[in-house]
Amino acid sequence: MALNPLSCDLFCRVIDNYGDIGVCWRLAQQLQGEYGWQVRLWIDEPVLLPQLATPNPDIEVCHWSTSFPEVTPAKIVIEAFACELPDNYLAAMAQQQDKPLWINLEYLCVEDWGPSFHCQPSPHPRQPLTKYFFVPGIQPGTGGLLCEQDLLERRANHTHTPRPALDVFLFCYDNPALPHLLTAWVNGPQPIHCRVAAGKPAAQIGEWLNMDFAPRMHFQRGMLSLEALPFVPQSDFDALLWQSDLNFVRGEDSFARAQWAALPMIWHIYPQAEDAHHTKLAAFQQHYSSGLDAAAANALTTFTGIWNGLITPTETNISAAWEELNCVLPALKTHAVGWQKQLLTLGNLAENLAIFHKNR
Ligand code: TRH
Repeated sequence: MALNPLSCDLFCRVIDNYGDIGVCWRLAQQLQGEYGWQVRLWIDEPVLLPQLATPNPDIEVCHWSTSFPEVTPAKIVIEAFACELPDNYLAAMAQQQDKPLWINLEYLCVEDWGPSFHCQPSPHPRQPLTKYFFVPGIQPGTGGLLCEQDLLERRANHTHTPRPALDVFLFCYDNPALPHLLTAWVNGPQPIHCRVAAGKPAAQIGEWLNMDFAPRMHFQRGMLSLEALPFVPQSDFDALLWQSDLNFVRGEDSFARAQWAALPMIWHIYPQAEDAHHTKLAAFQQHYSSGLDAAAANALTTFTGIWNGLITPTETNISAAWEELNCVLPALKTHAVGWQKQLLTLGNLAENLAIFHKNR
């Protein structure tokens, strides 16, 4: 059967957590829904998908098993996060008269090398094929961030339900700073309502509470009220962020969504070998702090440093850092709106991919 001219095979290997599949699913949906691409998503762990998303009949999800079937390659082949295409698929790509556009979708890059790497060709050493690097980023000259066409409109129409407390959403990895922060919140002067994401954050809070902190449970201690959230479908994830005064996010996808939410945020970066993530974090802080007043930039940098273990967390330093951060939340809120506007000028990842394909 002849494939549609805009057929796309998107390959995804799940390393851990939900980030890899989360990004690929968003991209697949957007390429199909907004650009009419006929997307086939090849994933090595498809069992994770139903937790994240309701099936989309217009996206074919295929199990990427060890023995890969002989299939006709699509016109556009996206290899997410250098996941390495199956040998027989690569050979089939090389045999096509009209060679597919082969994209390696990189992890989000916030470092200065992003723009110079973006769209660079990499010829295959043995096959008559060229792979292009596509680099999501926050700087001009990168591929931008994933953002659906209607996201900002949905965000604007969201009805915010104010609480008589500072509303915080918590999504992080296991974090030695968290128990100290919880103690600071318990003993602080201000009521705080913390909505805790399912998974690692709820488990760590359960340890702190010394009980199973199961979805929908509430717990009050001092000035802190804790609420355990169920795992929500990805399509409902943004609304969790929009409801907040402050978002704690992690990894890649929730981090990007928090930037589109245009609210104060703290990033728990995905830890990498030999602390490579420290450089990445510093690069982001430098970009993000541009235009922020010094007090707000310092408070954000100090808190983020402790949160990510660049500074060893203690009860004393986290409580002081929290106090300073809390004072600058209004400035961070204003700044987040400007940052979102700046990101918009980059276009969005799916759109930039479609343009790259068109101009090729
Ligand atoms: O899950 P993560 O830690 O993913 C990470 C990062 O992508 C990292 O860069 C990568 O190297 C590593 O995986 C392998 O965090 P992230 O990127 O924020 O992805 C979480 C996804 O889960 C995001 O799409 C939102 C989604 N989610 C829901 O849909 N519902 C929920 O209730 C929660 C808590 C998350």
